[in-house]
Amino acid sequence: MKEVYDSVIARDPNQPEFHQAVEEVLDSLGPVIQAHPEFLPVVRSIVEAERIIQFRVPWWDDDGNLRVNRGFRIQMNSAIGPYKGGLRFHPSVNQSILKFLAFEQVFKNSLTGLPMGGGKGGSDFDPKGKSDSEVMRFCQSFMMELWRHIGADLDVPAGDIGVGGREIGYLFGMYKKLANEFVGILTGKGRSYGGSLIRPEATGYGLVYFAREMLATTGKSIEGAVCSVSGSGNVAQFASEKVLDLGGKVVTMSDSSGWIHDPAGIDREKLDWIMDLKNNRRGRISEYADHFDGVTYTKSQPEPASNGLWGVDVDVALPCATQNEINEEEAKMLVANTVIAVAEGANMPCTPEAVEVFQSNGVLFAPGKASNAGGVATSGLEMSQNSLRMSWTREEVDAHLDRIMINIHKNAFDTAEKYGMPGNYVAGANIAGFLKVADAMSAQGLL
Ligand code: NDP
Ligand code: 2IT
Repeated sequence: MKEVYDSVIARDPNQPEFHQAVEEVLDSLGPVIQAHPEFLPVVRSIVEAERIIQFRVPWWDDDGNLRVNRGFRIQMNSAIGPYKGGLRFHPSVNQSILKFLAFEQVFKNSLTGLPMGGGKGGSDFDPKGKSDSEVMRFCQSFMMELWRHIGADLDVPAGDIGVGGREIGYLFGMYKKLANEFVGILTGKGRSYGGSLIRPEATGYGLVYFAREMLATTGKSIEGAVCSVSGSGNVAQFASEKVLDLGGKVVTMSDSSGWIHDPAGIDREKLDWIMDLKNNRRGRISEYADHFDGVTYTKSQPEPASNGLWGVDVDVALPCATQNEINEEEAKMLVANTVIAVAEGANMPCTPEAVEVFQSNGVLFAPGKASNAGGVATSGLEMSQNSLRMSWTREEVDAHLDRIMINIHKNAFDTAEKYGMPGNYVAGANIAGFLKVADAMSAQGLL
């Protein structure tokens, strides 16, 4: 394991986020390799992307200036199905961040039980402050290159940070024009052109279903629990909605400028207001504090994103913004306030030191690759509906999602126990996700 990790660092010394994601998985795999020494060669292969595509994305802004961004698609692993994973548009995007996300996606997709390989892509384009027509021209230019590398049975992208329904619509339209075919090439599509009911809600809902299962192992529940949520985008909004559905209370949300604390709780009416603010008016979370009484707004320092938010006294913490948003010190603040459970809605929002603090203090901790897998699982259900040329009801998709999250929880829980690390969902998820992919890679002679 050490040799594999050292070779990853030697090959790409400037990719800290990728190193972080790889180290966490390799740390879990020792007992598996002892039990299955035949999988050691798989470990050497699994850390190397099958293919990386990088391309130029030129577009015209509204003032007639030519802008040039960089586009990527990481096709990480196709052992168990077509590459599948989101596109992120954010100025921080680079190969390190996309490789960490693509690597995590391989194990996450395996855990869903659906036939999906792992991929991720995106651009350093910042949709913030851009007009709809600028976003459209960017998406069209991005797809002008990407279209030749994707396909319904090859690679099916979806949304992530900065890529929601609007962007998926523009990307889909351009793909259809270039390829001259109407197929389920992207997920997270609008309802009128092949999207699945519940896909927008799925990551947040699935996260809370997972947290519900995890709490139940110690006889606790979301009902009556006070929760902190970070972020105010897709995952944060629907995680908050499901917490309210299950009788919990949400007291914080954030964006990249700062965070709000509403001790009275963000009820349904206030959450609708936030959804309109973020999805339609594209405003800042600070406006919430101007609009509602008894709310404090704290501006964030540049890094970490949500500093201060994790000092609020809660029972359950749901980080739903971005990577490395809870560090060791913030984890200690949550522990000092006797937090019961932390479930990752974002990908890798807790640093390794923070995870160690939670695990050594008996806090229930759910890693994102298990607890946020409901989004990609429902993307898988969208692919199935597209192939069948049918669409299922809200209730049907939600029931599938709930069942999938219950299975992922059980699989991670049981696997951790089987390999001698009871209650360690990080190890359980990594091992269970790995075993299926490793078996497929061995069988196919992909080593
Ligand atoms: P959105 O773009 O809808 O929302 C992201 C939210 O996080 C916004 O509130 C944004 O603030 C905030 N944010 C983004 N980057 C930073 C940063 N560097 N510092 C502080 N705040 C930041 O994205 P999603 O909700 O889709 O994604 C959130 C997380 O969930 C990501 O880690 C993503 O990878 C993960 N995820 C998403 C899934 C999905 O289906 N969408 C599935 C599984 C995981 P602002 O409004 O200021 O930009
Ligand atoms: O990180 C993720 O799992 C996603 N952004 C969703 C990917 C997908 O293909 O739905």
